[in-house]
Amino acid sequence: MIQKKICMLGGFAVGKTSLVARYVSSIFSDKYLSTVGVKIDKKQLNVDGKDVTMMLWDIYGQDDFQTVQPSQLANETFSPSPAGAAGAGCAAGAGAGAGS
Ligand SMILES: Nc1nc2c(ncn2[C@@H]2O[C@H](COP(=O)(O)OP(=O)(O)OP(=O)(O)O)[C@@H](O)[C@H]2O)c(=O)[nH]1
Ligand SMILES: [Mg+2]
Repeated sequence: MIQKKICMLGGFAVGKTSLVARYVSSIFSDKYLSTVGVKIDKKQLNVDGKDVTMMLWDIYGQDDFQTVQPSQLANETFSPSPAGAAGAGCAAGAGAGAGS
């Protein structure tokens, strides 16, 4: 079993939550409800016969990445660190803006 943590980072209202909802639940809504804190979703899939579990961390919008709490980016499953290793095993995404 392969496990990956994906963190959605980006400014307000760029479409992070919408992207996750479309990917996980195949739904889209044009209502805007700003994310408070973090919302975690799980997506399981099979890639080349291997089970893959993706934990999608949809983090509240911020324009300055420096303000993201390191504990939210830390990969606690694979590289536990008392200091909370920022960015370990974490992919930043959500550069896509609204307006498709
Ligand atoms: N037309 C269009 N609208 C989109 C698209 N993606 C998101 N939106 C709209 O943009 C608005 C904001 O989307 P969210 O997914 O909530 O944005 P967010 O980045 O999660 O926002 P925060 O949680 O505040 O950081 C919503 O009204 C969505 O319906 C898109 O691809 N096309
Ligand atoms: Mg959101």
